[in-house]
Amino acid sequence: MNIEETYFKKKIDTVNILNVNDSIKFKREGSKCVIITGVTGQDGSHMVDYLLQNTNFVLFGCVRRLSVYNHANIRHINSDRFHLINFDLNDANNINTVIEKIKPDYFINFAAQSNVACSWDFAKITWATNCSSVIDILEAIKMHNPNCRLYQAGSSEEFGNVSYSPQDENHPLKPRSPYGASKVASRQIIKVYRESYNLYVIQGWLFNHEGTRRGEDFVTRKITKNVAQIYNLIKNNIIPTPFELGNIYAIRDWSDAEDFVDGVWKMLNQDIYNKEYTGTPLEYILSSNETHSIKEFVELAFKNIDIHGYWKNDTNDNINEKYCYTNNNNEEVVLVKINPSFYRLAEVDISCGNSNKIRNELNWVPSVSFETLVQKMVKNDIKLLNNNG
Ligand code: NDP
Ligand code: GDR
Repeated sequence: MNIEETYFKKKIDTVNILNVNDSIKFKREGSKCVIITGVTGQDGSHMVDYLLQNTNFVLFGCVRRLSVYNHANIRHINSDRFHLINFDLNDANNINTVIEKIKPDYFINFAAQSNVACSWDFAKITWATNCSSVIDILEAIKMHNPNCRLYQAGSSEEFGNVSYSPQDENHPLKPRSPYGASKVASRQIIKVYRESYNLYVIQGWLFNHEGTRRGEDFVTRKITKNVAQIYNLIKNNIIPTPFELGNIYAIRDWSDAEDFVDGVWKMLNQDIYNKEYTGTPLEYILSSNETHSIKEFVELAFKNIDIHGYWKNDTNDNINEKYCYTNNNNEEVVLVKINPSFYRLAEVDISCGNSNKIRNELNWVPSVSFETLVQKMVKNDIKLLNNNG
């Protein structure tokens, strides 16, 4: 049986991953092709959905080899235009071969060590994955495929210890974590390659964006997953044990991930979306232009299960702050408490974006409000919990 037969016998079988030599058989004459890294994660999986819906391009989704696959975010995909390939950002030869053989029209790099808190524990792997690998991608594009357009995922974490709010594209880069530093460095090397070799290679700044595919170790999903569990317990008259958070005073600018993949695609096609396009691609900010604290996120998530709680603090010390509610038996139940081990070595206290430039120049319009985002995440976690028994 040849590879084509095994591959198309069933809906995408996510353990059936192609090596690069087999993958080139799926390129189509006259059809553009896109490589997307990080497709098992949040943004990469949404980008695949977006491009299957909005283009007729052939898509190669990059996955790294794991002992136990984590393909929940792409298992729904059923298309003969989407293929998985073996890929690891920490293997320069692999990056080079993939770009040399496939010669994509676009390379969208969403893969990363994306967890800020963990980046202090894994500073070197964070640097290698988020920054050194970008040099390998740039070199391969320069050498084999200079017309390929590269999008590299930059972050509001690059602004770090902010000088002013909201942050716009001119804000200085002042990272506070190894993660933030790695994204600043990749931005600088991309700029050098863009200017030296006249490549369409850019790194937009993405402020926080969330959704039903968000990793469970990020604060929003951690909250909505715990709220869903508490909902089930209370429904069954069981008193829940509180879950723990770190710095609830941090302020973030949260958007919906599905809105952002549209913005990224517009940044990659500025000649189509901007009538005034000068021939030099620009790097834009994507953000909601609105801020909320972690505390507000907690309150809103609980409101979605009809719990209207209150914050309580007996000692005026942040560490003893709790979120409580009074149940039908008039008992005070603690739902959230603080665990200082979730505090960071250095915190970005406030992150607040100004995405007016992309709204004006590329006509990017986000569609999901903060309230709708929280509601959809809580609903989804309740559904997932109940489907899994
Ligand atoms: P996720 O953490 O959900 O996904 C990260 C992806 O990268 C996963 O698919 C992961 O694969 C993959 N990956 C990690 N290491 C490697 C490696 N060595 N080789 C190949 N693949 C690897 O991130 P998001 O989707 O949330 O974010 C996408 C990008 O945008 C990241 O670069 C992130 O830093 C950046 N960003 C995200 C923001 C957000 O709010 N979501 C905001 C600003 C920037 P695996 O499943 O195998 O672990
Ligand atoms: P962030 O997201 O660091 O902004 O990075 P995260 O959800 O991890 O933290 C947001 C804020 O919440 C505070 N916090 C907690 N965070 C986590 N993870 N767990 C907790 O229990 C907790 N309690 C409070 C944090 O201190 C922080 O202030 C995300 C990632 O997607 C990056 O890849 C991306 O670049 C940035 O957003 C923009």
